[in-house]
Amino acid sequence: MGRTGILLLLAFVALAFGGGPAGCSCDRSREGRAPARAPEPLRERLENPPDEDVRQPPIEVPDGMVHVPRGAFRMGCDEEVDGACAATERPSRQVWVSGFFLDRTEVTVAAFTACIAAGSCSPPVSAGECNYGEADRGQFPINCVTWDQAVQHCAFAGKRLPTEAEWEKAARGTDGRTFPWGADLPDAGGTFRANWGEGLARHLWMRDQWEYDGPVGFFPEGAGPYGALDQAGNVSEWVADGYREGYAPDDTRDPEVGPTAEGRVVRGGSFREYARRLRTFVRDWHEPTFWYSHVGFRCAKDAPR
Ligand SMILES: [Ca+2]
Repeated sequence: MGRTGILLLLAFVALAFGGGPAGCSCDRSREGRAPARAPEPLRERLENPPDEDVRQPPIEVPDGMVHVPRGAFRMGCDEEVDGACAATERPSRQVWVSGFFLDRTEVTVAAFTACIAAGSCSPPVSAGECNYGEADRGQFPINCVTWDQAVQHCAFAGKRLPTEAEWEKAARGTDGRTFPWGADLPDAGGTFRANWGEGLARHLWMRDQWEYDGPVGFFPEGAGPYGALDQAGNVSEWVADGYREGYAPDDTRDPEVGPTAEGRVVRGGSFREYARRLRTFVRDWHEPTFWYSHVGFRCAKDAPR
């Protein structure tokens, strides 16, 4: 066999045993699927870290809590994008918050009663609009509790109060939203997203079905960017920070303000407040040793990331 013959023989062998289209044993199961997405350039990943944790294995989220991943968000009110701001809501700035877990709902009467039964919490007032001791209000938020009682309960649960920055990030996410669910008013399109107090007359307050506070988690459409419910409305919520007017512009990494003469911060607005008071950046404060029927709380916990 000459050289040409050998080449022809090799070509035949290649075609017969899978070296070309005629003998292809390709994986047909891939047919019809979209081509695999090209990997992101490393440079882009390094310069845009907010999604970095998405690529890591999921972390275990405790029952009844949501996970808010570490990272920066815009905290505070900027009149150019948020509308009218109170002086105390300024300045708007980027704040880094370490990862944490937050209770999905406000702490309920049932949960707080368990803490009392265990001897770890002192009983709150039970009169008038206060929920403790009222039949059929086990799934209502505990209210009429002081800041200290809120701290007691969170410690009992192996948790702590969220910082003001944590609370705002859980409500606001990284897109600067006005309400936890987005930009719409709480009843836009006839969907109710919160228990709030629009208007002066009872029939206006009752449009969301509740004159005062209502059971936690009643408005699934009001969920925030990480899944927390009722951050806007129902009861306002004690957070860990002491109140002072405005923010320290340079305190931008896990900020937390200790006790102040003014009191402790409460967030989220309540069943008795207008929609503008439910905006994610609105602040209020109260004397920590007082209790209020429109104030409750939820707890937080450090997360691995
Ligand atoms: Ca609330």
